[in-house]
Amino acid sequence: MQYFPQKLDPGGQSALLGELRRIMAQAPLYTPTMPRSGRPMSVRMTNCGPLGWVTDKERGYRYQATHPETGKPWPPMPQMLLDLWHDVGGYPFPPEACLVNYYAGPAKMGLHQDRDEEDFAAPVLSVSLGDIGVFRVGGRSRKDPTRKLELRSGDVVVLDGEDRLAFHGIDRILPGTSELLLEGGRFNLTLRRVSKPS
Ligand code: MD3
Ligand code: FE
Repeated sequence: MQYFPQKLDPGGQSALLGELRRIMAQAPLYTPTMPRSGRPMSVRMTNCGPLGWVTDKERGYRYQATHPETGKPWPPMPQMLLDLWHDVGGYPFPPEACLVNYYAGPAKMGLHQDRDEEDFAAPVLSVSLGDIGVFRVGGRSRKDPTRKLELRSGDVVVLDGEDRLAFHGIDRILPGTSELLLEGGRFNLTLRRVSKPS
């Protein structure tokens, strides 16, 4: 795992937030539901790029080209995210999906692996905006010990190699720890390659 604290300066964070506002105007945040149980997740989501990660009770976790509620294609990935991927990702093919997670109040994300992609050779790149997220990362087995890391607004994390399949999650958000978002809470953007390059 490569950690780039404050990779985005305050100007970069505001610029990315502007892109995000434009994305959410075209592709509103929605509340995903868990496979089988249909239980709502506490994190709200949207996507940009050719593919988006979605989940619902009936069809479970998957990538698809359209927003599950509007049926419209996801908005394009902002150039600054493509540049960031090129800069720190160290992977010669572009990302196909950017999942936007929004954590408000008590929202959290349980320990999980990201394994809905076809291509585990590509890294996963994460950018945090807004309040601090208490991130937990372990090993490739759920039983492996975990450590905590506070992800701040502007921090970038790149997961590749062995760490690509590490268990990870967000324990909680620390409210009032950033001035970036008027509404409070935390955005995380995760850039991923979904299909094997051909
Ligand atoms: C470690 N999101 O969307 S991003 C997710 O902050 C997700 O919203 C969290 O986990 C968030 O799937 C964490 C950082 C991250 C992303 C992918 C990883 C950490 C990772 C893949 C492997 C190991
Ligand atoms: Fe994840």
